[in-house]
Amino acid sequence: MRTHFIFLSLLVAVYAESEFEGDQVLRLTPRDEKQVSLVMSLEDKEHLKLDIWRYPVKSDRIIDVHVPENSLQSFKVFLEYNDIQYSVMIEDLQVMIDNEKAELEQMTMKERSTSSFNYGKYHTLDEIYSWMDSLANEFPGLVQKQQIGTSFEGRPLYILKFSTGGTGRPAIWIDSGIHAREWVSPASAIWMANKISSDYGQEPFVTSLLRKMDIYMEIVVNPDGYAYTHTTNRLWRKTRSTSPGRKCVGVDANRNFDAGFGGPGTSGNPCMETYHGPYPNSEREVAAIVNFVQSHRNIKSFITIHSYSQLLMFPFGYKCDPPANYQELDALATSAVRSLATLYGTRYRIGSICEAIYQASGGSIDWTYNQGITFSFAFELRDTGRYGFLLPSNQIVPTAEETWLAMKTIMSYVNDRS
Ligand code: INF
Ligand code: ZN
Repeated sequence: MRTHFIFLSLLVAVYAESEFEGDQVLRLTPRDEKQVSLVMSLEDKEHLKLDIWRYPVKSDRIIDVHVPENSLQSFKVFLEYNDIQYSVMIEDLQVMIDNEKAELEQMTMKERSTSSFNYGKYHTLDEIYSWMDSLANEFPGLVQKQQIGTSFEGRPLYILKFSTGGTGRPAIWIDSGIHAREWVSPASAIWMANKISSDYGQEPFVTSLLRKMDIYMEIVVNPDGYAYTHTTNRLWRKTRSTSPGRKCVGVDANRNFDAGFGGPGTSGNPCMETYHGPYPNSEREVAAIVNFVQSHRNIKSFITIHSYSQLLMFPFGYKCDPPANYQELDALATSAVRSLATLYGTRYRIGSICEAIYQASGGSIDWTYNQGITFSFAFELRDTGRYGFLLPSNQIVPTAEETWLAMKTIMSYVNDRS
């Protein structure tokens, strides 16, 4: 009986880990809108199981799409028949995922032997949660870990509060990890949290900022999804919520906010990556943020961090009308990405969500903007598609360092106006 059980569990383990063998990520370069819509019309063909990593943006129409092995042949015939140019961005997805996993395990062994946190490494949820405790213990007068809710699967939702005292001070919210597979997002936030903590009292910008403002940072908005990318499916995006009668798992938390809910750029199909959920704030992970923002009216800036594409965006996504202070947000974003580029020359594009990429309803920053938080921004970190979500860990620190320059530009501007 025992051997039978061992065999079965091995089988599950092998199956669970090797579900992308032979899959490829193709970079499509449609030449016109007709070709774009031809491709996009295949998105909801569930049998093809296409997973669009990067949607066509207004300025370059490039589409990065993960094509499962058994759809590759027919999809390539479709592209060639319609004369749609493409290149192979990732030759075999499972190979890249296995390489990343092997590197991560090797780095974990090394980190454990040095017993010091390696900011240039991707971490599991448990490692992140215990790092939060150690940061709060290391900087007790500055950092507090607070629970703002519980995820669908019962994991605590934690924020780090950076405060030097006072009450009701103007505050800045930064979150990362709303989409589980975007690993460089929480990794960069972790680096920035440590930067803030170690710079306070040593470096003038952070020291003066924290004399006047608080910072709230939710590093893993979607812990269930994040844990799932480590254990089961590296490319999972959504939450892990289920509901009776719902055929597929998970809701896109960045479509679940009450801002143009269910509108363009979302899907009502629970099996789609942009499924908006049954109703606004249906996801506990979203409701926790909504409740926190509604009970902390001192928040002056709401910044959410995604990857990839190297963009800095502001509202709106659910409509293409410009926000009231479009000029101001555009100028601030321009200045922020200029600061970012001074470090390594990384080039970002800016704009409202709708003009920079596409209409996407139910996003967090549209809701926070409509709550009166004028300085609402969404970052899309590195890269522009060479590795996509599988960004090598040696780019974590450079990504975080350059993003921090953009963050400082935004926070300084907000501080001067609070
Ligand atoms: N971002 C897109 C998304 O589909 C674009 C976006 C970002 C829309 C922020 C609205 C707000 O959510 C990603 N990138 O998923 O990771
Ligand atoms: Zn995202």
